[in-house]
Amino acid sequence: MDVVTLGESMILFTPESNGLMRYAPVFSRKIGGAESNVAIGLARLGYRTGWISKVGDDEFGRAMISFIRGEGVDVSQVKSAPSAPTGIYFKELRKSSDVRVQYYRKGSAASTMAKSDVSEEYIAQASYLHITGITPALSESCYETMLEAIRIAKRNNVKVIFDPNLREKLWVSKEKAQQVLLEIASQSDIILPGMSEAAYLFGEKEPADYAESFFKLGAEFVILKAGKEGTYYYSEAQSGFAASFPVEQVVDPVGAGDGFAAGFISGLLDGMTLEESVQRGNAIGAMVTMVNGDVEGLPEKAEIDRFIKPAKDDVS
Ligand code: KDG
Repeated sequence: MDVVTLGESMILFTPESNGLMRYAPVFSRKIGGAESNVAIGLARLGYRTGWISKVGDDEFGRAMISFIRGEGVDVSQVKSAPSAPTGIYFKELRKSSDVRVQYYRKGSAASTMAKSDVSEEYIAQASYLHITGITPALSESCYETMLEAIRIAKRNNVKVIFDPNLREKLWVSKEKAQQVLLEIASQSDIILPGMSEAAYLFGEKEPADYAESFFKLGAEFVILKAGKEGTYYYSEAQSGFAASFPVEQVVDPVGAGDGFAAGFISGLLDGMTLEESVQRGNAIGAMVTMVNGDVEGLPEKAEIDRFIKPAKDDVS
């Protein structure tokens, strides 16, 4: 197994029309969830991935498992909760630069995940454990589950990759979100925050100061995503900035960060440099925004090369 990830996925309903959702009569049904998006992104690139989660004992839960399994992700660690439903979320596409998310996930099956749902043997065989700040916001037991997964990873030399993925709607207060996200950051090896997430945690600062703050918490690599500008990267040995790729038209930005994570992690797995890994992350992040859906725009390897190459030739 190359990468194991853990978190909630939901059935995603997207209106067929843009604008206020109250006027949307027709929706298409898809699947979304930050962690399974990353697992699917990596599987599409040819890596072995596994997703740990819980779904409802319902039709949506079964649809979710079969979709994610169909994408080549190992779902042997996905359990079914007998008395809690699979979570749902809606995307309200006011316009491409203004996509709002409505959750129907309180008390969902995944929010009942517990420490006993995590297997040491399973995580121990991976190179990386990928986690996000969404999971600890779902419930106290989800937070404990994530901490257990991190402890197992550390005991077994599995690198922990943490994307803060701040979802303010899920947190009871800013103080709680900050405290928990910083706690998890302090136990992670590689941190992938957006600039606004870093500002949420440390106040307005320069990118290098954010990196310094994460290094003080113990990070090995800090990758700061600055959206359509590009990405700053820092390790003890090197630092730099990789510009984003031009995007013809943003159709749906949700899932771009997960695409970035999949690309970046795949670069590390391939032994690429930090800069090359970040470039691949930038490319996939851009590709995801051009397609409707969280995972539909995730590319296969040959497509990334085609996407990166002409973009580079344009620049030179
Ligand atoms: O990163 C994309 C996610 O935000 C989306 O898939 C839904 O997992 C989701 C969440 O909790 O917001």
